[in-house]
Amino acid sequence: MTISHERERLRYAVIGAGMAGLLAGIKLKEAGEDFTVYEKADRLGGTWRDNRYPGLTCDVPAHAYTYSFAPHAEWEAYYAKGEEIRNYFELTATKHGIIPHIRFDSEVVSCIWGDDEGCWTLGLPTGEQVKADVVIAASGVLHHPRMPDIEGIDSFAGRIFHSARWEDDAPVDGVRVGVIGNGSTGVQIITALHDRADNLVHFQRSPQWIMPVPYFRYSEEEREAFRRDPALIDAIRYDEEYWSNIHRFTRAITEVDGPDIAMVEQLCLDNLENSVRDSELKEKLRPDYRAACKRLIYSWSYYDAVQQPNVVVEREGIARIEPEGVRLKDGRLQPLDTLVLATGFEADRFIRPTTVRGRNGASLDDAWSVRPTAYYAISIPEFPNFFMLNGPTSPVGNFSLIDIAERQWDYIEQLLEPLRQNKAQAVEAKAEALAAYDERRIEAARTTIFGSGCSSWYLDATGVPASWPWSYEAFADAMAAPVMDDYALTPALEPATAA
Ligand code: NA7
Repeated sequence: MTISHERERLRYAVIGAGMAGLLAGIKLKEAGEDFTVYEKADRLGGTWRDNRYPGLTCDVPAHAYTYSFAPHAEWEAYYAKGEEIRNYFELTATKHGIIPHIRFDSEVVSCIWGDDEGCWTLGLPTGEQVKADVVIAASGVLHHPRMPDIEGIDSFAGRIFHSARWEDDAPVDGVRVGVIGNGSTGVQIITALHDRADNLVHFQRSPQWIMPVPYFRYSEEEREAFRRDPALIDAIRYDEEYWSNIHRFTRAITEVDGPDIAMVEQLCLDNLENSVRDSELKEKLRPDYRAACKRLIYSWSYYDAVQQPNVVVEREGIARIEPEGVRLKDGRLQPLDTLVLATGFEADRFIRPTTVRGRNGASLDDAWSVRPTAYYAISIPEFPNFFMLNGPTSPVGNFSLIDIAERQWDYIEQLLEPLRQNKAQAVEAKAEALAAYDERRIEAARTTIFGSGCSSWYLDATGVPASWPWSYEAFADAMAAPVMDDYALTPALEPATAA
């Protein structure tokens, strides 16, 4: 008798139940695969679970920030609030039957490839070990808060916390609130708190360019129309002008002397010149680097907020934090009751601190000792059947990361084909393919607007922009079909036979 040639079903482990992990779960469920999503927290939602600060809003239009297969009619406004997005992910995960596949409170602390077994062993904090043939690392990009190294930070007598660890019972109404940091987060918090706090101080180490964007609320009649006719949602999601703006934006990033970046710069400059009345404040808010070098901030109300009489923009450097407030380098004290650290994230962590070891014990920390990288942001040599969503070198910018993750998933599915058909036991990028990709990528990245002379979380530890440095079209083309010659396939085991 011959035992079936069909291999047993692959076992998939998805790490993270945020936007990308849920996407993987939904797609694996549709394909009838055997999978588990491991989530360290007790709730899904990733960045939209962690961040709960007042004013949290996604700067991608709401209808464009959904899965393509799960349009949503209920958005309150053109840009969605964080809570609405969190609810959307819960609703979508429930609708697609993913919740029973998620193991909450289950941080994956190690991920070890067994050369003999030809599969991964995942370790959980309880000591439990689980096997998986394929690992999908969907652990997010901005999830490790970066705490500022400011003298005296532990001495503050009021409430102090990072923006991604918002403390709901911390006083903000009618008290003195300080916000350190003016990335998208700090700007949104100031915008939300100016009419709640008694005094609001925005500590800015470097000012930011602000791109003016429209904002409007959808009426109940409009939502009803979206419910009745999903084509109306598509009309927004696939709107020609929206997409031509995305293409223009990626051209602006990559062609630093081109007309598109000139237009972005002019829009930001006009916004500053025309919106800020006081000339001293205007100069405080004027950046000395090019627009879009740091991630561009989209706001329809920040300049209004900072012109309110109870709001102060503080450009003087911080000397230290004292029990009463923030002491500035010129000796002044800004007395505060609550201090928010909107100081960003450690953007180079990705799946770490999880211990990841591939073939022959290869360590991910060693592979990433210079910078985190992956072939086309997906696969790393020596780490077989280990695929990343929104991994290192993935595009980041002012567009939907859901769309990016969906395209990456389509690419990963093509890599999975030989495994699913039992033509290979494992697939991973070839070392020479990654080296050539990185060489081209780094050369291109140096000349993008991100590398034009500012500090930002877009730069890796060596100062090279870490993101996809080419156009959106180039990304879409690359994701449409992997170059299979750039991948090493481990032959499938010979089918067992028995008499
Ligand atoms: P960002 O964009 O990394 O911004 C962090 C801000 O914090 C930025 O203004 C920094 O100033 C400031 N910062 C960081 N450390 C310090 C210290 N030690 N002292 C003073 N100021 C400091 O983080 P966000 O959370 O706003 O946004 C992250 C992304 O989330 C955003 O781009 C969206 O994609 C969503 P700097 O500019 O370095 O002078």
